[in-house]
Amino acid sequence: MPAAAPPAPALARRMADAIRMLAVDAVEQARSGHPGAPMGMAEMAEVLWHRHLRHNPANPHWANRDRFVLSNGHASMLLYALLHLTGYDLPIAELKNFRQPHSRTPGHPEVGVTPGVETTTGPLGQGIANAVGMALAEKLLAAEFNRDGHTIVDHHTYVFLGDGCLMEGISHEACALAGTLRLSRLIALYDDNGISIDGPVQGWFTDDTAARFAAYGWNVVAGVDGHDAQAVDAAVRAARGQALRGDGRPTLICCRTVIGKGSPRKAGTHEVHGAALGAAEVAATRAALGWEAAPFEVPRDVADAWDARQSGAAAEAAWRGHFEAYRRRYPAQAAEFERRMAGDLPGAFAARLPALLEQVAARAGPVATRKASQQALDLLAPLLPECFGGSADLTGSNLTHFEGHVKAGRDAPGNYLSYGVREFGMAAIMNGIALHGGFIPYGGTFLAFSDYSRNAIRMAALMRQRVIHVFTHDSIGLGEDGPTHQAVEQLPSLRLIPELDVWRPADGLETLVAWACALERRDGPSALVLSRQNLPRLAAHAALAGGMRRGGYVLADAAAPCAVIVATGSELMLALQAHEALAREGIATRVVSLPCTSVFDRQPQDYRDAVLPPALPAVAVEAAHPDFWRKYVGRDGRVVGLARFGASAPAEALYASFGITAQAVAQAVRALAAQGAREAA
Ligand SMILES: Cc1ncc(C[n+]2csc(CCOP(=O)(O)OP(=O)(O)O)c2C)c(N)n1
Ligand SMILES: [Mg+2]
Repeated sequence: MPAAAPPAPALARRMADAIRMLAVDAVEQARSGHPGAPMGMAEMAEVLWHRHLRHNPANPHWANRDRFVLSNGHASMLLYALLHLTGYDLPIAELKNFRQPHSRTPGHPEVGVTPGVETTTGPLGQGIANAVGMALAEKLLAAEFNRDGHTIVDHHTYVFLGDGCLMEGISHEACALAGTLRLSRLIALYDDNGISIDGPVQGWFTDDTAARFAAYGWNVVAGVDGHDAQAVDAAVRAARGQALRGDGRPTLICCRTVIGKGSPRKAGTHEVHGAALGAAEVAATRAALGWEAAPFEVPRDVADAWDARQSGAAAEAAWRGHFEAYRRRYPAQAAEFERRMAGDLPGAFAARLPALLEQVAARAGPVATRKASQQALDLLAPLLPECFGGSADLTGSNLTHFEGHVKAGRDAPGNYLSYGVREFGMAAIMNGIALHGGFIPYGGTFLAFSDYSRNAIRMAALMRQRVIHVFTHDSIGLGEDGPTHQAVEQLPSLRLIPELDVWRPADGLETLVAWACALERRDGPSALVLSRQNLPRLAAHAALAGGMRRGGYVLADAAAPCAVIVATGSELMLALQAHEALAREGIATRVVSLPCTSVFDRQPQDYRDAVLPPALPAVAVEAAHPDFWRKYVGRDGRVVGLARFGASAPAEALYASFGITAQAVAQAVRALAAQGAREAA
C-alpha cells in the first residue's frame, strides 16, 4: 500500500498537537506519567501513524498489519493517544483514567491490556529487541509462505526509541544482529532529544549513534528535524522504498527533537520527562500552541483526519482478497499459515505423542538430559514446523539443534539461529518472535547465564508468551568449568518468576514430557533446566507421563512410609538410592519427583496432598540453593542442597565434597525418623 497523502501543514500540526494535549491532560489528571516524550515525538507520531502505518483499528490481530513498538515505553500516553485517535477500542474515558485501577491505560504499555499494543515496554532497550524479533519473524514467514504473485506476508516493523534504549547494552546485541540478518523492513525512529532523567546527556551519552548503526550495517538517516513533518515523512518514505528494493539494511532515522515541545517554560529540560506540568504550565502550553479545545476534547476536523477506521478496514479487506486468491491456488499453505498464526499445534502432535513417550520410556541407557532434550527435539521438530530454535553460541553444548535443522543466515531462511553471544538479546528477540506469531521460539544457554536474560524472561512471563528457554549445565554437575559456570541460586530464583514454568527433568521420559508441556502451553513461557552429565533412566514406563504432566508424582513408594524424599533432575537418583538403602534398614520412604513445582502447585489440593501427605516429614535434595524447598518440607524438614558457590573439580568430587549424596539424604531421613519417634514417645 502506498503512503497516504500528507495532510495540509496546518492540519498536520494540529494533529500532532492533539497528541501533545491528550498526553499533557492525561498526565495532569493522573498527576503521574511522562509528558515530555509524547510532546517531543508528536510530529514523528503523526507522520508514521497517519501517513505510513498500515493497520486496522477494528482488528488489532490482522496477521499482515504493520507492527509498531514504543520502545521508550514511558511515552505510553503517546501510544494511547494514537490508538484512541485512529479508532481503536480505547474510548476517551480510558485516557481520562490513565494509570488508574482497572483502566486499559496502564503506566507503561501492556500487551493484552490495551487493543493495539504489540508488546509490553518500559524496561528500556527491550522494545527495540522485541521489534528485531518481529521483523525476523516477518522475514522468515515471508520466505516460507509467499509465492510468486502472492505476497501475503508483507509488512513493516516500526519502532520509536529514545536515548535510554540506545544506552542500554541490549540495543547493541539486538541491533547488531538485525544488521547481520538484513532485516530491511525494520524501521526505527530515534527520539534524539539530548535529555534523560538525570539531565542533558552530554555527561553520560556521547556515542556517535549514526556511526554506530552504520557500523552494524544499518541504513542511517541522520540529522532529521523531528519537528519538521515533511522531513520525517521523506525519511520514512525513503526507508520504505529502500526496503522494498531489497536493500537489506534496517533503517534508523535520527530525529532531533525537543523534549516537552510546546511547553513554554519546561520544553528542553529533564523536568518534563516524568512529571505533570502543573496547572499553570498546562494553561501556558495551551496558549502557546493555540489549542482552544477543553481537556480531552479533540476538534472535529482533527478527529476526522485521525480516524483510520475506514482506511484500515479497506487495507485489511484488500489483503483478505489477496489471501483468498492465495488460498485458491495454495489451499494447504493457506490453511497452514492460518494455523501457525493462530498458534494451534498440528493434530499430528497430539496424535503421535503417546507413541513417542513409549519409544523414549523404552530407551534404557544413561543419558544427559541436555542430550535427552535433543532427542526429544529430533522426535518433535518434524511435527512442528513452527519451532524456531537457537542458542547464544552454545549450540554444541546446549544441544538445541535437531536433525534436519536449517540455519537461518544473512539472506537464508531457516528454522535455527545462532544468536551469537547475546543471551539477553536472544531472550528479548524470542519474545518478539512469539508476539509476532507464526513461531514457537526456543533458545539455549548455560543456566548460570540465565541471569543475563533474566528481565526478558520476566517480560515473557508478564506478557504470557510461549517462549522456551533451554538452560543446560544446570549445577555443580558440570564439573571442571567451576563456580563461574555452576548455577546455584538460578534455579530457585527462576522459580520465583510468576507465570514461568521451570522444568528440571530427571531422565529421558521426564525431558520429553517437559518439552511437550512447554510446547502445548499457550499462556506463558517455560524454562527447561538440563544436566550436562549422564543420568540413569528412572522412569521406565510411559504411564508415568501423566504424573509428570502434573508437575510432580510418586516415583517409588513403600507401605506406610515414614518420610518423603523430594528431588528433581540429577538428584532424583540420589533420592532413589537413599530410599533403597533405607529400605534395607527397615525405614520405609516415598520418593517424589517434582520436575515442575509451579505446575504441581496448580494441581488441586487433593492431588498435592496425595503426593506429598502433609503429615509426613520430608527431605528435599537438589544441587542448588536450598531455601526454596522450605515451601515443601516445612520448617522441620531437611534440605540437602548447596548454599554456597561451587568449585572447579570433577563433578563426582564436588558432589562428595559438598555432601550432596545418597548417604546425606539417608542420614537426613534417619534424623527425621528419630525425631518423629522421640516426639511420639
Ligand atoms: C531498564 C530501565 N532502566 C531504567 C528505567 C527508568 N527510566 C525510565 S525513562 C528513563 C530515561 C530515559 O531517557 P530517554 O529514553 O532519553 O527518555 P526521555 O527523557 O528523552 O523521554 C529511565 C532511566 C527504565 N524504564 N528501564
Ligand atoms: Mg531522551
